[in-house]
Amino acid sequence: MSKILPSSVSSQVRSVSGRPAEASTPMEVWQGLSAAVVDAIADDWYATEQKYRAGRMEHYFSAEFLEGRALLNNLTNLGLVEEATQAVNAFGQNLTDVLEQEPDAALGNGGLGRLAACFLDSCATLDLPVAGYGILYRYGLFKQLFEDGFQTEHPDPWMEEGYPFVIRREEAQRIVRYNDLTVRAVPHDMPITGYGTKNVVTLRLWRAEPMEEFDYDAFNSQRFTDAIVDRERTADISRVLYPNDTTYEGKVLRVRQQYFFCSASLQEIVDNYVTHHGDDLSGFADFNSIQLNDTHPVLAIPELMRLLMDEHHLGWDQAWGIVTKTFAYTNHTVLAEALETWEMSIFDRLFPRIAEIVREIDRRFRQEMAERGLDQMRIDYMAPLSGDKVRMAWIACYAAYSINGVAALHTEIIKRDTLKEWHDVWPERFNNKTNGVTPRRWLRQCNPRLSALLDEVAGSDAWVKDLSLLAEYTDAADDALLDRLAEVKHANKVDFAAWVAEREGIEINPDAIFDVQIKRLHEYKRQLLNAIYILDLYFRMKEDPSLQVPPRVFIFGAKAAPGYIRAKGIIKLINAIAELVNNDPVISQTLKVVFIHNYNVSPAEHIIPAADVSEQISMAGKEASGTSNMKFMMNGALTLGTLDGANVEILDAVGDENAYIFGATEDELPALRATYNPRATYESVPSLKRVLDAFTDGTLDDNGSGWFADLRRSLLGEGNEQADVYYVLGDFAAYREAKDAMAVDYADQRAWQRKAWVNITRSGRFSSDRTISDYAKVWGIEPQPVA
Ligand code: 26Q
Repeated sequence: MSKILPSSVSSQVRSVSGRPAEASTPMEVWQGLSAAVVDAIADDWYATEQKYRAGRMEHYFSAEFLEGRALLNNLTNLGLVEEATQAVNAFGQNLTDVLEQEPDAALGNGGLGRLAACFLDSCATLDLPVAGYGILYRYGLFKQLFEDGFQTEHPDPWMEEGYPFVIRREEAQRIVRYNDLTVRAVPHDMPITGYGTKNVVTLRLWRAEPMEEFDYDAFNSQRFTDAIVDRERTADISRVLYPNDTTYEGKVLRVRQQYFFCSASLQEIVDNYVTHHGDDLSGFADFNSIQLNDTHPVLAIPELMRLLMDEHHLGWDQAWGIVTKTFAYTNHTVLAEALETWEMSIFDRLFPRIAEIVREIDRRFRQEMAERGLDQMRIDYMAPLSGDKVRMAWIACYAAYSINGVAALHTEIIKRDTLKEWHDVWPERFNNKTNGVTPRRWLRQCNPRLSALLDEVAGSDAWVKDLSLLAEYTDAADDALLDRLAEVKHANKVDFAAWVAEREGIEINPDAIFDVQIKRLHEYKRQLLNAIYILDLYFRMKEDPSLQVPPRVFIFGAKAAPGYIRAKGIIKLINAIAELVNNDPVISQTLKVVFIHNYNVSPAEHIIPAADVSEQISMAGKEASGTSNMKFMMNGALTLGTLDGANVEILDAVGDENAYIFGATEDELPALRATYNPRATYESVPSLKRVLDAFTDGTLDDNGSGWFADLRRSLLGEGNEQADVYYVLGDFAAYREAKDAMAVDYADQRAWQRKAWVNITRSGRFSSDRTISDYAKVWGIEPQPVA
């Protein structure tokens, strides 16, 4: 493997700063060191690119790639951490400070975007011929601040100061045409290195730019403002990541974004095919497959039809034959409100040819289903067009050769409910691909202490590329090893406490239980259930000062979509509870509540290695998978959760005695709901009334917003609104019991560490390497190591 030399680092730093390395700022050192890393991988990256483009490739289309920071990840993968440390030390700086200069590339909302990033890491590590395609958003997911406990949103211009890990490829630009606008799509490539391999995968992110620097006609005819406005309309396309991760919004700009990256990417893939195999496109699907990360890139389906028919002169049947061998579709949600449906009038206005193709897909679909003997009601339900609406998931199901869910339970639910009608027609298309996370970033890199211990126990670092190897050592947990494990966790907690003190200004006790819930804020994820538990515990301690409560720190991290008022109300509520608890001179000796602001990938890397308890408490059936649960497990935190998403499989892997599972199950819920009366629950479950009344009786202050009253109403109901849709009160008693028991169990540290060890060593199934190896079979690709 190529190695960077300390001299090359210092010269890179000098060319960034125009000063001696010793006199450069940490930011300049970050820039220079990053440039040196790109230099070190350049030849291998090029060789990988050449090799992959000549053979069969998988193309991963995603509107989001939540990469986080790149420098330490690359140094870790390339085995250059030690060398970089020395190089940086040689000019009087330390690597930790330098790494903290790097902005997060937050080009994603949450799980779906981070999954795409973990997948590319695994593809690189496994030498698989894959490329990622997305959008180079100028502004990533908004930055979150708290003002009086309220979330405020601020822009995140993440690459404004320069970002060495994206390389502009001027020569590979394409043109994307809308009815009212023609733009240039300029690719910006990010190298994705693998662990202990020369292969480097490409993440190609497109940026929208005006056709000409200036519209001289417009200038010359005195229409100066028109010229500027048009430039801005173009730049708008890749300006910002939409921060909505559930409720669907039919914004014209969003559909422009989707078409933009789909069209540019497909043009490139088709051109590449022609370069290597000539202009007879009939073999296209033998060399190319495209994975659609949810419905966001589904416009690629009609766009590939357009390219094959209009630019390469194939007939409909031949083109459709290719398309239906090219695309595979991943579903990430069962929430009806998240399914994308666009108004046909938008398609007509932006791209009439695509609209025409969609109408023809609809017409042929209806004909085909009638021939199969489906009744008219079912055909109308499944057809891509319904009135003036286009249903993107239905187009995906019709065209895809493979349709998958993201955890075993989720796949069963989509087969049974969400996509039932499709499963009835094409059961063979359906398959499960349980999500995974990369053990490079989420263990090797973020938890060096535990990594060192695992290296020692396993005798090498082979587990980093094959996490299932750890299963051999489940029984190796003697007292000496468990003591070491306890030391590792404690040291991580001490580090984390210092990080929290510095970042949030809150002192926390490293001997307390660190109980963590980090994920997007959504009612179905039930952060509110966690908040209710904390407030109840506070009242219990107030009521009986002699109550023995193990010290706990409740840690939250979550962003709410800017327009999702109820989610913002829950953030404000948790911050108000934190105020109450943290400022109580007695209670705060035992309990602390910390809401980490601006939760993102890099904070997660600090939080997860220090966690004792991982909260995954969604209402059963609603969380498609969850992926932070897997990261926690790898780092020795125990799951406190419902039988939902991937929790089911985590429980399977570790056994009942090594996880804390509570609450109504997905198959129990319909019957429970039928007779569920949240008001009666509020009256009858001991102390629940006291907690909910505290929302509005002056105990907690919502600064006159009325948001806490709204939250209380959402649970108890009023008027026509359905009460407690996510069964928060229904599951409260079971949750309290499980969580109390867990805290008691923590006191037996030896037994606790044993459970943690089982979680770590049984996490192999949740490596994204396993997930990607499963996808690779669907994709029909094999490892292609570069020599
Ligand atoms: C759709 C239309 C318009 C604007 C935005 C969107 C949009 C954007 C992002 C819709 C959904 C998302 C993200 C969804 C997501 O992150 N889902 C999560 O995916 C994870 C990976 O599979 C799962 O583990 C989680 O359970 C699931 O919630």
